Amino acid sequence: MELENAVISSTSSSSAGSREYKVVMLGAGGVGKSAMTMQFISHRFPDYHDPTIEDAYKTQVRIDDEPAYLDILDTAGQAEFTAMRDQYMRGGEGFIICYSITDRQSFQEAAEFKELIYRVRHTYDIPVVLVGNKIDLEEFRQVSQLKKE
Ligand SMILES: Nc1nc2c(ncn2[C@@H]2O[C@H](COP(=O)(O)OP(=O)(O)OP(=O)(O)O)[C@@H](O)[C@H]2O)c(=O)[nH]1
Ligand SMILES: [Mg+2]
Repeated sequence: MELENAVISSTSSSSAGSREYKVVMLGAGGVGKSAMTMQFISHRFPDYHDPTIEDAYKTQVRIDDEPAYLDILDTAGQAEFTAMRDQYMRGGEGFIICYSITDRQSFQEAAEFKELIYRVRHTYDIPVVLVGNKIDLEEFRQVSQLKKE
């Protein structure tokens, strides 16, 4: 896959000068973690599902008016690829937990991902954002808006 503006990095490299923020994308298989990451990194939306094993992206952003690097780790939702989970859970400084509004199970798994972060880090004091994806598929919604709260 081609990516503009992004360096694929296998491990967390430190980049001289700028602060680096490590963000980990979590969520069940097929909820759209990679699509969201691609959209952010290369402004393209892949319309196919190529199950991720693990992909890392690095991009330059401005955070609090300072140049910074964002390391985004796009992880596997599918259970057969989850062997490296504990390792990336330890390294993440912030987590984006995704579910699909069309997939009730993925919403339940979102709660499990939060627990998993806690199990590995022993604290809830870590930035976590919950993202309900596929909102264009309102007619197939399985997670009510009330449930999110
Ligand atoms: N309609 C719709 N489809 C989406 C959206 N986001 C992702 N998809 C589609 O959902 C499918 C799965 O998307 P991926 O981004 O590969 O899902 P993933 O969470 O990375 O899946 P794994 O890597 O297996 O964990 C693809 O066909 C995407 O095009 C969305 O917001 N709306
Ligand atoms: Mg993926």
